[in-house]
Amino acid sequence: MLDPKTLTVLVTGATSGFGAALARRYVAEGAKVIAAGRRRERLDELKAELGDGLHVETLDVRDLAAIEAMLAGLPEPFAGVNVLIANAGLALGLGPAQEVDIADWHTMIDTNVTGLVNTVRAALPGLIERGGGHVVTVGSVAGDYPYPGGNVYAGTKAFVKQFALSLRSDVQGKNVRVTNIEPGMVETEFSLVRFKGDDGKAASVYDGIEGMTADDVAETIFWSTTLPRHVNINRLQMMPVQQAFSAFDVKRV
Ligand code: NDP
Ligand code: 8X3
Repeated sequence: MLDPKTLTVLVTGATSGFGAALARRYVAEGAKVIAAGRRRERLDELKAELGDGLHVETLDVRDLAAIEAMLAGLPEPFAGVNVLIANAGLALGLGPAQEVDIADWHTMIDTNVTGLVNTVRAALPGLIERGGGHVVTVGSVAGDYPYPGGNVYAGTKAFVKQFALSLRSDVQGKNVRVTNIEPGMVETEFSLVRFKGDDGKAASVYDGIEGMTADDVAETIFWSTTLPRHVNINRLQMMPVQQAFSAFDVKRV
């Protein structure tokens, strides 16, 4: 296994959910972690909790220039990022395509697609110059399986999956691993964001379900990045046991 102490990990979307759990997991194992997100107070709390192993950066992934400036200005010992976890993302709404607010679609595309490619494009040359590393993208089961109201969110995650697979081909021979992690239902702030702060609606998503936790996802990502260097997990799909598949929806007349 790869020694986590050799890792300098940049995690986007680290102010809650998977990202915060990832920061905790890697710091606990002696890695250096850069936690990035928009909510400064959350980053400050994480820094107070995790101490010297953590560096925090206020960042909106939609802003390519800000990502480039952040990477160029990272202080020692955080400067040599060799693991990028492109995790920042969101869903907004669960309505049918014909009724949704198109501004929500634009925000999802700007964050999950443009923000993710901004992050990867900005970090990749440095990773390669330093001898290689690992890019983890956070996709979703929604990238494979359609569900009502998934529309653009699902589309963005299908993009993430195909982008990650394609990236593997581009970096062939550069000692860069690429992994797309594709979780199903995980109770984080994801549904609270999707339902715009309606905590009753958000909580009902997880009613009666032993859902996966952010720690489950963080553990899986940690595992994939500490496997021996010759092993690449291309895609990994994970669901709670209580989530499975359903039949096609056939409307009969
Ligand atoms: P959370 O809402 O708990 O976390 C999302 C994180 O993304 C926050 O830290 C948020 O930080 C950050 N973020 C959102 N927009 C931006 C932006 N423009 N720039 C920088 N950071 C941003 O949800 P999860 O932890 O569940 O979600 C993490 C990822 O996992 C997302 O990509 C999501 O689509 C995906 N996912 C989630 C699943 C689930 O069921 N929970 C299942 C499958 C995939 P801030 O607002 O402070 O910027
Ligand atoms: C989040 C999981 O099933 O709500 O990507 O789309 S799901």
